Amino acid sequence: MQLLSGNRLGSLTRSTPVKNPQFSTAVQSRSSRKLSTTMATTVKTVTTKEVATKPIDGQKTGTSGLRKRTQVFMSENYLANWVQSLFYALGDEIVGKTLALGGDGRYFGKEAAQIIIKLAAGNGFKRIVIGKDALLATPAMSALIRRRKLYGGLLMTASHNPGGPDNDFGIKFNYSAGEPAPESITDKIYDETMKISALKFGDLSDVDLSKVGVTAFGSFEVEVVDSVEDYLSTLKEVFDFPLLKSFMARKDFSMVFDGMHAVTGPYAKRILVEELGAPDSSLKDCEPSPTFNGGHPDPNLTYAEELVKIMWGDKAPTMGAASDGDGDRNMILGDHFFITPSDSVAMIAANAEAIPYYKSGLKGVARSMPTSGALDRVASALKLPFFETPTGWKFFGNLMDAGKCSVCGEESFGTGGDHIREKDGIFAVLAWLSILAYKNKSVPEGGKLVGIKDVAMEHWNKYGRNFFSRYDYEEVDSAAAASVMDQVRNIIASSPKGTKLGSFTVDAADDFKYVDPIDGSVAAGQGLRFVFADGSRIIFRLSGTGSAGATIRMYIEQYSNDPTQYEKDAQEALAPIIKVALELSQLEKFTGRERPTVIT
Ligand code: G16
Repeated sequence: MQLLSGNRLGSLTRSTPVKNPQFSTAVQSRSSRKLSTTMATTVKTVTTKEVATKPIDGQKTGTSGLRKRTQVFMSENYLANWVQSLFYALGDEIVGKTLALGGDGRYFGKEAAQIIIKLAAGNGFKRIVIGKDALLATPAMSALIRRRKLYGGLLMTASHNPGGPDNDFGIKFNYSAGEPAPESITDKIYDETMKISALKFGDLSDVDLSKVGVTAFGSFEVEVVDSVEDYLSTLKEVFDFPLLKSFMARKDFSMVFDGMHAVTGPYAKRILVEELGAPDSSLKDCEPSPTFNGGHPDPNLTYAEELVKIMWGDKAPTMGAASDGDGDRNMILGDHFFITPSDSVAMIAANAEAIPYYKSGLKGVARSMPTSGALDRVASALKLPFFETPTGWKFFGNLMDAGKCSVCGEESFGTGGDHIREKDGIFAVLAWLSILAYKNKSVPEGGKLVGIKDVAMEHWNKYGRNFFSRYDYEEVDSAAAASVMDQVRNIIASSPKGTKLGSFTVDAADDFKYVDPIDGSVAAGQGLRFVFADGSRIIFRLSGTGSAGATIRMYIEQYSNDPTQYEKDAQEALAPIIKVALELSQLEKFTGRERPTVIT
C-alpha cells in the first residue's frame, strides 16, 4: 500500500479479506473492536488536512447529478469542490455515518474514488462501503444503501454518455432510501459550490480497491464489497429465480444481452449465466471498459446498433436486451421487434401477476410527463392510482416511500419498481423474462412459444396503441436551443383551447408544473407541451443530462385503437404530427439541423 508522505497512520492500516458479506459484518465488528482498542493508546481519528480552494462556475446538478467533460472533472479541485460542497450541504448529520461509493467503471473513476474516500474521511464519515474496483451499477447502489441501511452513496457515472479522457464523467448523490438526491439537496449543493473556500481531506494513503475486504485507518474504515451480491439478493426477493431458470433452459428460447462494455457485464454474467443458466454465448460485450470500448453506452436503436442487427437478422433470438453505462437504462427487443420504453412499463404493469413481488397487486403506477400514455390506460383499467411526474427518477422517490407506486417508467429507457429507488436495467430484463416464462407456462417445448411481439400485440389489442417517438438534437448551440424554446413558448401563448395546429385541435398547451402530492414541493418549467383533443401530444424539453451545448428533445405521441394500424411503423403513423411539431418550433431554422441525431 502506498502511503502519502507524512502519513503516520500507515502502521495501523490493514486489509482483511472477506468473502461472504454476512460473515464480513462479523469480521468487521470484531476488527473494529480490536482496532479501537489499539487506537486508544495510539491514534484516535484520521488527521484532517485543510486545502484552500475557490468556487468554480457551473457546478449545477442537472437531471441526475453533475456531468461534464472528463478533463473538466480532472482539473484542479473540480471533483473535490463538488463533493466537499455536498458534505457542507448535508452538515453535521454525516458525522459517524457510512457512505457507499461506486461507479460505472469509466475513465477517471478509480482516481476519483481515492479523492472521495479522503474527503469522506476528512469530513467525519466513519466508513466507506465501495464496490470492488470502484464498480457499482446505479441500481446496485440503491439496493446496497437500502439493504445495509447506509447513510447514502456517491455514484461516479455520466450514465449513458460516452466515457474516456475526451468524453464525459459525472457524480451524483443518492440519499438514505437509495434515491437520487431531491432538488432540496441539489440546490443546497449548488449554493455551497459558489462559496466554497476549503477542502477537508483525511490524511490517508490510497486504498487497494481490487480486493474484497476492510482497510482501517484509525477509526475510519473502507470496506471493499462484491459489486453484485446485495443487488442480487434484492432481485431474488422480486423474481422467481427457479421459474426463470427453467424457462431459460427451454431449447426453443434464446436471448442476447448487450452489456455495451459498461458496468452491467459482471452483473449479467453472475445473474443471467451463473444464476439462471443462460449460455455464455448469450452475453455480448460484457467486459467493462473505461472508454466503453470507444462506444456510446446508450441502449437505443441508434447506439445499440450491433444488437439491433442481431435482432433483425435471420436467426434472431427470442429476446434481446441492453443496458447503459451505469446499468439503470434498458432496451427490450424481440425477434424483429422493438418495445418502446413507454410500452414496456405499461406492459410490465399490465402483467404484474407474472412477478412474485407484486403478488398482492400494484399500489399504484407512475410515469414521467413526456412518457406516452400507455401506462395511463392500464392504470385506468386496473383502477390503480396513477401519477405523472417531471422527467427525472428522483420524482418517483416520494411516491414509492409513501407506498403509492409499485411500478414506474420513463420514455428515456428507464423502467423500475419500488424494490429500490433507481431505475433498473436488469430488473426490466428479468421482468420481461418473467412475463415470457409466465405466458409460456402451458406451452410445451416445441409448441408456439409466446414471444415479445405476441405480448405487445395482445396488449395493444386490449388497450390500443400509443404510438410514440422522440427526436433528439444533440449538442446544439445553446442560444439556438433557447430560441427554439422561446418560439414554442410563443406558440403556446397564442394557442388557447380550440386552436388548430395542422389538423390537430389544441385541448391544452402549457409549461408542465408538478406539485409533489407527498411533500407539496413544486417543480416548474418541466417541459412545453401541447395536448390535443384526440389525446395526441407534442412536447419540447431541453435535456438536463448533456455535458456540452444543449440537447433538444421533441416527444411525439398519438393514440390509435384501430387494430389494422397496430403493426404500422411509428415514424409512418406519426408523420403528420411530427410535421406539425417541426413547423411550429421552426427547429430547422433556428438550429440548422435538418434531422435529429437520434430517433427513438
Ligand atoms: C437521467 C434520469 C432520468 C431521465 C434521463 C433523461 O437518466 O435519471 O430520470 O429521464 O436522465 O433526462 P434528460 O431528458 O434531462 O436528458 P440517466 O440514465 O442519464 O441517469
